[in-house]
Amino acid sequence: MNNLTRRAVLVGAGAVAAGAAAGAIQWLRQPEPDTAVPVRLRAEKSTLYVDGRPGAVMRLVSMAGSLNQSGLVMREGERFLVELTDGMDVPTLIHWHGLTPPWRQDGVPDVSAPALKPGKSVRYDFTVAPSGTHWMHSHVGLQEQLLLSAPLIVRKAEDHRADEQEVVMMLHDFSFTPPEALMAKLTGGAPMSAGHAGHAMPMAPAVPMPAMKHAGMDVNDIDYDAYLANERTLNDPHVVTVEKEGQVRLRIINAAAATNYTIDLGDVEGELIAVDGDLVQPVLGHRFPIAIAQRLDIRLRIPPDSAVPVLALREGAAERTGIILAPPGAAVRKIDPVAEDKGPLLSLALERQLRAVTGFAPRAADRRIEMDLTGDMAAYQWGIDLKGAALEVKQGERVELAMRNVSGMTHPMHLHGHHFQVVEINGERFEGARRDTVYLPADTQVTVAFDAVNPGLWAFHCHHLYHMERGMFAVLKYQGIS
Ligand SMILES: [Cu+2]
Repeated sequence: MNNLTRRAVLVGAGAVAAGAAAGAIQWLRQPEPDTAVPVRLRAEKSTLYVDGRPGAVMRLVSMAGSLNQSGLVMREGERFLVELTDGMDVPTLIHWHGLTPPWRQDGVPDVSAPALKPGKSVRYDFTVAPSGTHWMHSHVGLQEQLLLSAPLIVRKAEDHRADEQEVVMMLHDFSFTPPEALMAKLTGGAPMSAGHAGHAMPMAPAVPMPAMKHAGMDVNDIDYDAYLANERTLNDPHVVTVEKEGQVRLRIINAAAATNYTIDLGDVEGELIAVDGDLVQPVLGHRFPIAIAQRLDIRLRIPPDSAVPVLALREGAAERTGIILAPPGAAVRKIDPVAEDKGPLLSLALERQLRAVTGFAPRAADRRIEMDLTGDMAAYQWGIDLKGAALEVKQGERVELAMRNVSGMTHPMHLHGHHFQVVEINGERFEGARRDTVYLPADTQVTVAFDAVNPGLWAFHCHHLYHMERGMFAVLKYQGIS
């Protein structure tokens, strides 16, 4: 990594300016030694007790202990000065989901940088942006399934001034079965297409199949042993003490590997103010869908003397998880982790309503790249079929990615290094939310637009971990970079 830090560059520039003002010839000073202390993160193997039973997990740990619940909290515009150490016996690498760093620091093995070897460290140094509710997670193999992820909250100055309590809720899906065995069940034992540290580069594009769903087929690929909110189940939930009648800003992250949820606030009305960290025109409601990898910021007011369960309902199934917001003295009632009714199927109804607070300046697209999201459920093979086009852009262009889901399953599609704007659903144009992960139900078409202002090689993939590993992964390339 470049040792010449941003501060050293500024120091150097100051020296030149001072010299010029004095009219004297002056040698550039050596950059001052960089005394800023990085935040040290360590990936470790660990044990998590889920309803009293030990399960193998991986964790991100700092000097302050496990980060899996608290995460990192940063200020927009400050230095992202982080040293990551692999404290495990397998390679790893962490992606800063939601941030837009220089591409070499994006944490995707074989795209931005090689995976980190056991015992080795790597330093990151870039400017923290944009603000919002983000997260960080392993991008190596199936490690994300082992909970190698943590919140990454970036506050704006006005967030600090707001008279409200921030509460982070991180959702996971958890199995006592090793992820490789879960994958083997899905593929019928077929070997992984790329394996270990790498990503499955799309193999021969899977033949687009007609919708594979048939009667009785579940919307979920995997039945998990537990659904977690802040690493706990509803048998022993995370109870957060909140102020009586206080205002709360929920920062909800769906860090599950393969599970979509609907947030359910019960009788309390919430105000959705941001998706994937990007502000939207507020939308009032009691239930809000959150696909894999997406984030929701929801503001709510605690009623007098009663606790507020914030539940996450598993899509198309009766399981649920959640946390409890409880003012002092309020009774906390037990909530069954299995509901009587199934959680709703996710749709694009809310997405159609969302409008960014700050959208892109109106401009015709310079480039539109069309693609089909394909799948073969029987072979468990997934793909992004560009139909001969290159996933390549030129710096400065307004780019549109027009996706058509012909696969029969749903896909949360994530572009690294950029936040895009949703501009089209099923042929209807509008200026929707800005975000970094958009959900595509089966048989839908969604177009997103972005400005190509962050040159590099960028992962573009389905965030369903098992779909990604089985081929639904591509690399967006800026011309002139390889
Ligand atoms: Cu997918």
